[in-house]
Amino acid sequence: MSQDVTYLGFDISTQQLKAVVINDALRITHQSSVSFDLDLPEFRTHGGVYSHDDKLTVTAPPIMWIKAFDMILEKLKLDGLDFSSVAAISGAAQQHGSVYWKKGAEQILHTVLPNKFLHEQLQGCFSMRDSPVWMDSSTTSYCKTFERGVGGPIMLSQITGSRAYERFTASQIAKLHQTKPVVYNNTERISLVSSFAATLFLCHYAPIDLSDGSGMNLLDIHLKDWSDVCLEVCAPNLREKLGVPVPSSTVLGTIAPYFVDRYGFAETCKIIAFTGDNPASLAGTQLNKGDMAISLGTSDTVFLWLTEYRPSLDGHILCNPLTSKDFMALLCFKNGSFTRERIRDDCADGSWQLFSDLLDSTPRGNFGNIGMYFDMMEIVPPMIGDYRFNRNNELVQRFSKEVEVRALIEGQFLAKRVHAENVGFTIGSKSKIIATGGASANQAIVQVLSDVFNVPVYVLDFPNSACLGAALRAKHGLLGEEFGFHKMFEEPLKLHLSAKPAKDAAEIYGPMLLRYRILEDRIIRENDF
Ligand code: XUL
Repeated sequence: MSQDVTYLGFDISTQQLKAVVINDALRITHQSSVSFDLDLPEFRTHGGVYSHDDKLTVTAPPIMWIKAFDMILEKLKLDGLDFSSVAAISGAAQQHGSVYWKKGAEQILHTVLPNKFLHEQLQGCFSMRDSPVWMDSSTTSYCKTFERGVGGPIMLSQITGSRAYERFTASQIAKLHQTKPVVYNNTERISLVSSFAATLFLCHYAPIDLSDGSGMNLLDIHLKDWSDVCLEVCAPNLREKLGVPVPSSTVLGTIAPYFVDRYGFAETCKIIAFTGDNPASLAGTQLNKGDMAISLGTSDTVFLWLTEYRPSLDGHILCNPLTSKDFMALLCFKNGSFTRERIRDDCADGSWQLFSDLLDSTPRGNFGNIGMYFDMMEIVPPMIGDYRFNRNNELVQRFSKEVEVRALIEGQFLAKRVHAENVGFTIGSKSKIIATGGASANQAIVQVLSDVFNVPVYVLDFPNSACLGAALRAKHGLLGEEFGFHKMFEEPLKLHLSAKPAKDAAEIYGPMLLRYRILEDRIIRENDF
């Protein structure tokens, strides 16, 4: 291939749409982003979403995401991207959220005109104006009914890789069907946010890929097809509304004429199945078996590459996005950057520098104090509220500012280690953590991560691993799944050693981990969470 060939990756995350372009040598040539709150203020989102009064329902408008695509393509054009060089496009998106296309919408997609923005033409395409997103936790009762219907949480986890979760798409679809049957019946297609975005580039419905599809509680991750029993328990006529799921490296087709005419993409530009942001991060971090990656973003996630799995009630197993025969484990913690930002604002006047200084001013182990901070109902552990324990395990009202900052960061990483160990993660002598996402650039935070896990932490040159992963998957999709993903790299992506564990890390955090487990259990029991 010529030197000029490029690959374009997108990431529709909670707060922004990002784009990155790489060349054939896998070097980044262009990048851009659109912030939903700042660049699209007319939608009045906060953090990219609408948090409803019940404090459980969280949604976002798909038309805002479409407008963000219109904007980012214009920005890339201004940045000098020659769209005709793009050989393939893929994307990553926040997982679990669902988009409901109205009857007749595909017809509208087929006839979009290149002289108008997409958002102007697709306004009328959705049976639900706002899509439920991964932060939603309004479906507890549907989860319970769903698990019972399928034969219990372990059975559901055996089939789909996860017990029922509020943000997973099955309970969201069941809620829609039961509370708004007319809207459900008026829906011709249900997309995930990832397949919704691929649909825009194809101008016809894109299938759901197996990896993001594993975050729905509907896919049989062994058979790699929808599970009949899950579909039946969820809602009627669902198979036809979901379409046929495909392996994540599938070439879905060529780009729609709209983009050829409007932006000058080549007619041959291929669209590779879009997937979830966490599966795309697995690609973006070039994760190897045995290592663990942590993404510190709006949600904090921990993921591992697995060759086999045992069903668990803690965490999720997804089909691996890079090879259909393997799996990946995923743990998601909702209270990531929003909670860090809240404590930064309370204790450090909104300054990350001051936050880091406060963190560095306290010793490992924080004088025996432990904190747990959950602004929203957490996924694992299922808890909400702030809990501060002194060295005698007594609940206290307040910590000093510096103790509060360390209690937050140590508490977040103690929780990650406890729950990663619950899904089978063990620390070997060669283990390493690859950290990515916004907070991975904060040295003081990364040092605590290294100490709590007692392993070295590496960071990538480029913190947006999901977006980079999308661009890398675009190239891999062209080569085909049988061409091993890791073989694409003449040399592995550059990882920088960011922190090494302190000599006394195991001695301090070993006992603290045990205390954390006991205290977490106590809070869950006492509050009946
Ligand atoms: C994963 C999850 C989040 C979203 C955020 O299960 O819910 O990480 O993918 O974008």
